[in-house]
Amino acid sequence: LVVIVEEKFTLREVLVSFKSCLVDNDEDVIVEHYLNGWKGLVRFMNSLGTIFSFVSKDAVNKIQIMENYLKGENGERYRTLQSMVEYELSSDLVDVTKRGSHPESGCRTVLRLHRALRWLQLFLEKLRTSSEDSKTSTLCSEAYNDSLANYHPWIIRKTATVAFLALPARNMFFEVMNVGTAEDVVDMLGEAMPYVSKVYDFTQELYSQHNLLDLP
Ligand code: 1PX
Repeated sequence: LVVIVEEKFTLREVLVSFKSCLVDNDEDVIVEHYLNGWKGLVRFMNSLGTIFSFVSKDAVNKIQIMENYLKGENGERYRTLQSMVEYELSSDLVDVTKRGSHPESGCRTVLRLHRALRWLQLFLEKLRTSSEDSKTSTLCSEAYNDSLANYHPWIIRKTATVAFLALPARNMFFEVMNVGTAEDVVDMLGEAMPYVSKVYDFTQELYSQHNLLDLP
């Protein structure tokens, strides 16, 4: 007898998984767990259809860069964001003002994901507080314009804006999240987003302390 258990995929698990990133009284983030959170988000995005594959390709590429560091000979130095920053800075492995010999440093790669996390925060907060007749594409582009768009060239902004128009309606979107009724989704977001915010805030603080927020 073969029982096929379909793996239930819910956005709650993905968001809550960011909780396990934080260690040392929220004073550090485990890179491996951070990447796992991202993998879950990418999986979720892929379930929305191929229209976002240009986004998920870039995210997967950045996750891959980080996983290669983790697997590499200096993997131990990449265990947490704090240790990564210290290691890369003290070993001169970061292009600080313009792209040069280290175009794929861990610091600049994580910064790209970190900025995208800000978009996620804004978007999910808008969804959480939205009314039934709100348009997801509007919520999504507002969140994008207030965050990631500021770092993207025109052509990417344009492409992203067009892709947003293909986002499913709010109720479909909530369904894909797989957490229950609209009310359940709202509750879930209220409960799970603080974990994402903690990770965001820690990273922001770490990067700001080391002047890494504008890495090319
Ligand atoms: C219920 C909502 C959950 C949805 C989860 C969706 C996860 C979204 C993951 C987005 C990851 C985006 C990473 C982008 C990093 C980035 O800014 N890369 C650019 C710069 O990198 P570079 O190496 O050149 O300095 C790169 O140029 C990006 C290219 C791809 C376009 C990015 C558009 C981002 C749009 C925001 C995500 C929209 C997804 C909507 C799905 C609901």
